[in-house]
Amino acid sequence: MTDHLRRFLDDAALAKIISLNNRHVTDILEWAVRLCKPKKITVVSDDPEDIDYVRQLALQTGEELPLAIEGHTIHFDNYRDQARDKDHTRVLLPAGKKLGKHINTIDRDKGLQEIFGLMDGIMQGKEMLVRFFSLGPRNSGFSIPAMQITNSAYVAHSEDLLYRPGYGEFIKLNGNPDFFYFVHSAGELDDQGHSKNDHLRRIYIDLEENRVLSINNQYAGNSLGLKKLALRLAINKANYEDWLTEHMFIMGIHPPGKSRTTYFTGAFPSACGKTSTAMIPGQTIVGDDIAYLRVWDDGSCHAVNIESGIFGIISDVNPVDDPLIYNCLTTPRELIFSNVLINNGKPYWIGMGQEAPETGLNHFGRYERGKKDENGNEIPVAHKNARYTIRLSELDNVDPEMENPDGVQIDGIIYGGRDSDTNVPVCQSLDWNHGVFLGACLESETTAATLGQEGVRKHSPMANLDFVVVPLHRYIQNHLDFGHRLKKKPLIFSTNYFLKDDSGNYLTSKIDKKVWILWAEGRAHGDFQAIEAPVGYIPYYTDLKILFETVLKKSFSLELYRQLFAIRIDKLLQKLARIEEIYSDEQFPEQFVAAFHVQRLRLLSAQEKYKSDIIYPEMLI
Ligand code: SPV
Ligand code: MN
Repeated sequence: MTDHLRRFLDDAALAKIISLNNRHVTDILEWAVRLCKPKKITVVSDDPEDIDYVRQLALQTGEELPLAIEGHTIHFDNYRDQARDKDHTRVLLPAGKKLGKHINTIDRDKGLQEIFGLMDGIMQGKEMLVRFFSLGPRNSGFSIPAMQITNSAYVAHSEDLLYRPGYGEFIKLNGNPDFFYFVHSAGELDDQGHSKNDHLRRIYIDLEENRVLSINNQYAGNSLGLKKLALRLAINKANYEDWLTEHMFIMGIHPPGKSRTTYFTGAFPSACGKTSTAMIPGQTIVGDDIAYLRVWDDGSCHAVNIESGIFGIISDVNPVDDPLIYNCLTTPRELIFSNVLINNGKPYWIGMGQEAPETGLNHFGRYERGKKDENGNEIPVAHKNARYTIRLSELDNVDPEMENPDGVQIDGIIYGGRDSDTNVPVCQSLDWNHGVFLGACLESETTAATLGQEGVRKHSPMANLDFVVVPLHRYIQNHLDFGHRLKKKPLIFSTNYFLKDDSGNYLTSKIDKKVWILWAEGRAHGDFQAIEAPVGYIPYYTDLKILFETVLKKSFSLELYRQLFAIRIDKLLQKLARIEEIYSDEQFPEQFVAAFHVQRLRLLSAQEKYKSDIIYPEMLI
C-alpha cells in the first residue's frame, strides 16, 4: 500500500484493509482515491457497529430523513432522476468488438476519458465509503463478491437492506481478484440534496475490468452497484461461463391439499405482474428481481436470489390488494421510502387507498397540490415509480430456503408478457427450445398508466433487454445450451394476465393468476393433462373449473374459458412478424430461427385445417 492511500485511512480502516490481504482491493482504492479525491475513506466491515455507522450517516448527511414510525426513513432522488437512465447507461466497447444494435455502447477509450474527467475530484470534501457484499448467499458456489465505493450513505445503507454482508467473503477470497466493483458518486448536491449535475449522469459498464462507474445520479436503479449494474456484469460473466443470470423472481408454490413446495422462476417486463406473482397469497418468496441459475450435479436446475431485500414499487400498494406489504410499510422496522410525499412524518403514495394531504415534502421539494414544474407539468403527489426498500426477512411469506447456499431446485420458468388481445393466460411450451422462443418473444403493451401512446408493444427478450451486454444471439444461444445440459429441465410457461373484451374490460381479475400458476405447478408434477394447441399446451376447462372453485371459491364459466383460451391466429401471426423483424439483424442460432418457421407453420396449418382465424380449445381435442 502506498503512503498516499494510507493518508486517507485511520487505524481502524487500515486494519480492515490489511486483513483483506487483497492486492486488487488496495490497487482499486489507490486509484479511486487519486481520482475522486475524498477527504477520507471509511471501510465498512460486517460488524454491527460499522453497519450502524452508515445508517446514522445517512441521517446526518440529510440523504435520509427520519419518519414517525421507528426505523422508517425517506430519501428523495432528483426530480429528473426517478427511474433507470437508459440513454446514459453504456457498455464501454473495446476497439474491434461488436455487440449489436440492441446494446447502447461507447468506445471504451473515449468513454473512460470522458468519465474519468467527470470523476476528477467528484468526492472532494466528502467521505468515501467502501463496502463489501455477497451477490448471493454466503458460502455458496453461486455467489459473487462485490465491492461498492460511494460517497452516498443512502446508497451504502440501501445495499445493506438489499444484499448480504460480504466483508467475510472478501477475506475468504484470499487475495483473489475475481470480484465485481462499483464506484458511485451523486456529485455536487444542491440545497435540497439533489445532484446538481444530473445533466452529466453517466453509467459506464466496463466488462474488461468487471466494474461499473456511475456518477451524478441518485435513483437506486442507477446508483446502487449491486442492483442493475451488477446484473449487467453477471450477464457477461455467465454468458462466457455455463450458467444464466436472469431478471427473474424465485417463488415457492404450495398447491392446496398437497405437502410439496415447487419452485418456479419468472421473468416479466415491468408492469406485467412480476412482484404480484411472486407475492401471490399462500405462496412463499425467495426473491423478486434477480436470479442466478446453474445446472446442478443431479442434472436439475438450481437458482439463488442474489439479493436479500426488495426495492419495490410502492404505487398501488394498499391494504386490500397487498396486505402483507402494506402491513410491512406501516409498522416499525428498518425501511427506506423513496420519492413518496411526506407530511407530518407520514408517507403518502399513489393508490394507497387514502387521500393524500394538500401539502408536504416530495421528490420536487415543498409540495402543494396543483403546483407546476419548470415545464408546466403538474407535480404529482408522489412519483409513480416511488419505492420502498426492505429486507426480505421482514416478510411473513419469505421462503425458508432463501439462504440455502445450494439454492432451490427450479421446476418451472414463467415468461409473463402483457397484451390485451393476443396471448392466452397460460401456456406451456412444447419443449425447452420452444420455451426459449417464448421467452425471446416477450412483449409488454403500454397502458394509459404509462407515459406515451397506449397500446404500443415493447419487446424485451426474457424481460432482460435493458441489461443484456453480450450480443443478443449469444444470450439466446446460452439459453438453448443451458437447457441441453439439463437432464431434468424445468417446464417453461408463458402468461398473460391482461386480456380484454371488445369493450376494453379485463377478462380476468388480479387474483386469477393464482389459478394459472397452480395449473403450471401441477403440470410440473403430471397432475393435469393438457391440450396441444398451435402455441403450446393449454389447460382443459375442467381442471381450471375445479381450481377456480377450490382455490378462489369462484365459478369459472365455459364461455369465459373459450374466450380466454381462444387461439387468435391473426394476432399471433402479427406478433410473430413483429418479433421476427427484431431478430433479423444478427445471425441467430439455427434452432432459434427454426422456431419462428415452425410456429408460423403451426398457426397457418391450424388456420387451414379449421378454416378459422380463431380456434377454440374444444376444436383441438
Ligand atoms: C426494474 O425496473 O426492473 C427494477 C427497479 O427492478 S430498478 O432498480 O430501477 O431496476
Ligand atoms: Mn427489476
